[in-house]
Order: sequence, then structure tokens, then C-alpha cells
Amino acid sequence: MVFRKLPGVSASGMGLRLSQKFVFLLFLSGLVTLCFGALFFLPDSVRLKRIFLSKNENPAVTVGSDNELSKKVPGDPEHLRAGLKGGEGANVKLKVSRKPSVTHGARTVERSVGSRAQDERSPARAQEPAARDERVTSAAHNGERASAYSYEAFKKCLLKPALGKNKGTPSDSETLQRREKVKEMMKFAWDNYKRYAWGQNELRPLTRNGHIGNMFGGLRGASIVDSLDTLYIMGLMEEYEEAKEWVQNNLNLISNGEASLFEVNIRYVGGLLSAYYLTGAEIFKQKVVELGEKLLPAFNTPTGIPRGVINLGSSGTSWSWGWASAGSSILAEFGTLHLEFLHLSQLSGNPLFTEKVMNIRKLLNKIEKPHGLYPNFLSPVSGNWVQHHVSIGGLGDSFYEYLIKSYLMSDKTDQEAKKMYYSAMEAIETNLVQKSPGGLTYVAEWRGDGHLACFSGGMIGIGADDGPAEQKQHYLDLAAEITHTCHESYSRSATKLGPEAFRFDAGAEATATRLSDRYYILRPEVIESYMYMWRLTHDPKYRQWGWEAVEALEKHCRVDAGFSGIRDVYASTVSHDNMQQSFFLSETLKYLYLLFSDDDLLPLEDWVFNTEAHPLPVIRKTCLQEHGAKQDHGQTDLE
Ligand code: DMJ
Repeated sequence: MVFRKLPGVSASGMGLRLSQKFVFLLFLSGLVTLCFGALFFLPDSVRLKRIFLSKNENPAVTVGSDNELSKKVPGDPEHLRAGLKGGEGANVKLKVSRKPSVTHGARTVERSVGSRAQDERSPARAQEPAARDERVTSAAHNGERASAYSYEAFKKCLLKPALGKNKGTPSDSETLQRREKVKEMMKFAWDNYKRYAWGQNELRPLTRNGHIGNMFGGLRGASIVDSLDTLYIMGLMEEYEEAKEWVQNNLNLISNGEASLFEVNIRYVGGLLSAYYLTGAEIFKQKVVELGEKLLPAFNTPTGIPRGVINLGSSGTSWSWGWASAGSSILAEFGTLHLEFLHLSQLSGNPLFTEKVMNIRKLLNKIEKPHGLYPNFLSPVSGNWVQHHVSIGGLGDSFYEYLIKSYLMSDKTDQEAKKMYYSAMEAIETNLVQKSPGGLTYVAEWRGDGHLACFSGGMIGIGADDGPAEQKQHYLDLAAEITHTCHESYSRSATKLGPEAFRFDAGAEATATRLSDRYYILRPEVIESYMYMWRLTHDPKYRQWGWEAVEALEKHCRVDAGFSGIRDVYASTVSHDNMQQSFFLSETLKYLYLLFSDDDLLPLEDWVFNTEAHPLPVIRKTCLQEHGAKQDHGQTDLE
């Protein structure tokens, strides 16, 4: 626009006429109104809350409330898969909190990296250069030190042979037959994956093709990496060799996709770590350290609390899930890195991995906990809780699991983890544990979330022995009661498989009341608790319950080309969901195999299982230091 100076008109300041000034002011005020209004469209109007509410304003603790939280399932592969495409579910409100985990396609698409929390984008991007530097430093560390890790020293520090005296072969013939059956199931699942979906992430057994999805940011072969250790401990050596060869020649870590930090960590990092520790094959160590470095930029936030989604490419950009309240990070996601990251430091010699997770620990230890409980959503920017919803099922669960397992994996030296775990347990019992009118023990927030939380029988069981003296028996009893309740959720269905979520209200006891909660996607949690409870008590009922699950899986989930989840556990004529989840091979079948094996196969004195059932060895620092001087680059397995 050209302004002409007219006679008689004051041309003060900018040389504008009065009417022109008026138009300009009008434009300015419009702009200001627009910017202010835009604040209201941010997720949960978080900025406004920060501006107008005091920092101390704490929302009440909510437990399993159905109404406020959206029905998003973090980590849920299908949700993630669809969500990563920027699907229809962007920013839909949660209804029921669940663990970052996996479900199947029957459910609504519920999240989107496309809907990544806008308020968190700039900080993430602002930190990219630091992220890249860190990776360079890390790579240098890796080059110098990774080869220095002594596998021989590690083996010397195990108390017992990893695979037992006789690979855990049970002496009674019935148990042996059952174990053989489980091995046959694994071979069947593997052969079909190999035939129809080789190199892709999971098998679709009805359509006989592969599924890639978006959860792993362009990484492939999730079922292969998740299966390595299961194949190895089952003695399926030909299959193990195929899997190893694929990792060597085809596992391409140069990927530019957007991945779930949690899922990549528990499946790929966990799977490769276990494969290395069990076999000593250098390739697994190289791959896992390289992959670990790609995850580091996720921690470049103002607090060091990582965001949930990371670009595995050179940018290292990270985001919070679009569905997560106010750009928050999820407790069960950032709280489920500790075990793997400690081992990444062990193998690479790079302390950075440990530093990252110790920083998370420090923040969580220090922060005020409402009623002693850890809410599920935390801002990676401010380090404050964003909502006070609490759960030991979805969104919270494996954080608690990793506290007790950190203590056990540290050779019982990590006193901080121990203290945090038992204090959390106390708070959970006081606030959440209840008994149904029919006498079933359950955790209050199971109202909308049962199956995932059933891992807690095993968790409470393995933590019992190190609890306060007067509580030991109590914890063991509690673990048994919870496992019993979870078994009830199976035995009360027509298929003898348990629903995704079960309830204890409106006359319901351990049964799903909603149609949308009735599916079973080959999940392991209930069987996981049977396995731990068997090891801890040797009560034969746990093996019997495990066998019932094998029969049910065979009858309802086995199809011509693999295993599939089902849509309704209460319908005796089943409808299949066409997905053989990778955790079926890494967890469900592994826990069943261990249940029917002698206890000396992966003895619990030496091994802790990550949340995807990948065994990681106890770190015996003093012993490792004593033997650490010895270098070896050779390959020797643990048999
Ligand atoms: C697995 O990927 C892991 O167990 C995770 O911790 C939760 N969900 C699935 C199995 O249900």
C-alpha cells in the first residue's frame, strides 16, 4: 500500500492519516484477538491452565474413572498403527486408561502422531542439535568400548548355567508332554510367520500375509526379534539360526519413521539384549547399541523425561502422543526403560544410557505423590503431573514392574528402587485393592482394565520375599489372590480365555460387561502370573491353569496358518481378529514353556524378564569388575 502525504493532514510519527491509523489499529486488535483465541484450541487448554491456575492446583486422584479419560490405549499396536498415520482418532478424549500396549483392529482408531501435542513440538525441535551431538559422542563411546565388554566375565558372574543342567527338561512325563506341545505351538506360529510374513512385523494368519504397521518407525521383523530368545531356549536351533541370519543381514536400523519409544525399547532393545546375553553373538550387541543410540534424542526435553514418539532418522525429533493429556509423557512408557538402558550402558561402556534413566528415577522419587501414588501423565516440559489418574493396569503398570525388577537386577543393591516399589505397593493396597462381594481380590481401577493388570500377580509374587518381614507372607497371599481372580476371568468365559477388561460392578464379577471389552488378543499377562506363582509356590494348580490356557488357545485361536486373537471370549463360535501378535511368541509361549520346565531354565536368581518377557541378567558389579579385565570377542553360548 502506498501512503501519499496530503496537505492539511497531520502526518505525525509514521506519516499516516487518521483513517489509516484506525484501519491499522483495527487490524492489530484483530490479530491479538485471534492469537488469544487460538490458546483455547490447544490440547486441554493447557497453556491457559498454566497461566490462570496456580501450580499447586492439584486435581483429585481418579482411579479407573470411565468418564474423563479417553478410551485411547497407548502403545496399542493397532491404535498406534492407525494413529501414526494421522488417523481419525486425533485428540479424542480418553475414557479408560490402559497400559501402553497392544490391541487389535476391532477397536476404534484412537491416536495419531499427526495429532502430536503441538505445545511440545518446539521444545523438541529446539533440542535437535544436542540430540545429534549426543549420538555422535555416543557412537564414539560405542566404537571404543563396546568391543571391550567381556562376555566371558559376564558368564562367570552367573550363579547357575542359564539353560539349567538339562535345559529345564521336567522329569515327569505329563509335564514333558505339555512342554513339547508348547514347543510345537511355537514352531507352528514361527513356520507360518516365516511362510507368509517373513521380514514383516507380524503375521495375519487368516489372510496369510504380513503386517507392518507404524509402531516401530520403519523397523521390520518385530516377530523375528521378539522370537530370538524363545526359539533359543526351546532348542529350536534351525529357526534360531534363521532369525539370527535375518538380524545380521536384514535388520536395517536406518529408518526415518516415527516410532513408539516404549515399544521399540521393550521388543527390539529387549529382544536383542536377551539374544546377546544368551548366545554371545556379537551381532546382537552391535545392533542393540546402535539402536539404543537412536533412542537417546527422545530424552532431550527440558526435564529429561522422554516423549513417547521418536523419529528414528537423523533428526531425532520427538513428540508426545497427540492423545496424551496436554502433551504429557506416560508413566508406563518413560518408566519402562530402566532395565534395558542399564544393560545398554553395560554393553557399550557408555554411561549416558544409565544417566538418562537415573534422571527419570530422580525426578519421580522427588516429586510429590498424591496419596503416595504415581499418576499416569507427566509433563516432560514442567516435570509436573498433568492429571492425577492412577492405574496399575494400562498407562501405569510396567513402571511398578520395573521398580522391583531394577532392584532385583541390581543384585539387590538398588535401595532406592526397593524403597520406591514398597512405598508404592503400600499406597496401592491402601487406596486401590478391594474384595468383591463374591470374595475375589481385585485392584479398583480394573473396572475398565483387567487383562493387562493381571501381570501384577507375578510382580507382587517376585517382590514378596524382599518386602518388610511382617508383609512377606501377606504379599505372597495377595499375589495368589490376584492370580486366582485373573484365572476366574478365564474360567468364567465360554472359550476359557479371558476378556481384555473385566468388572466387579452391577453384579459382574471378573467378567466383561461391555461388548467392546470381550476380545482376547493372545495376551500373556495371566499366564505370566501362573509362571511366577508356580516358581514361587510349586502349587500344581498353576500348571493346571496353564494347561487349560494351552487347550483354549489350541481350540479357539489356532487357525490353519498360525494363531489369531478372537473378538468375543464369551461366544463359543469364535470370530478371529486375523493377527498373530509378536508378543504371543516372545511372551505367551515363552511363559508357558517355562511353566512346564524345571526352575533351572533361566533361574530367577540370575535373570529378570523385561516387560516383553526378554530375560536380562542380574548385574553383579563387583564380580564383573573382578573379571572385567579379561577381553574377549568370541562367541560362546550359554549351554
Ligand atoms: C506386551 O507388549 C508387553 O507385555 C507390554 O508390557 C504390555 N502389553 C503387551 C502384551 O499384552
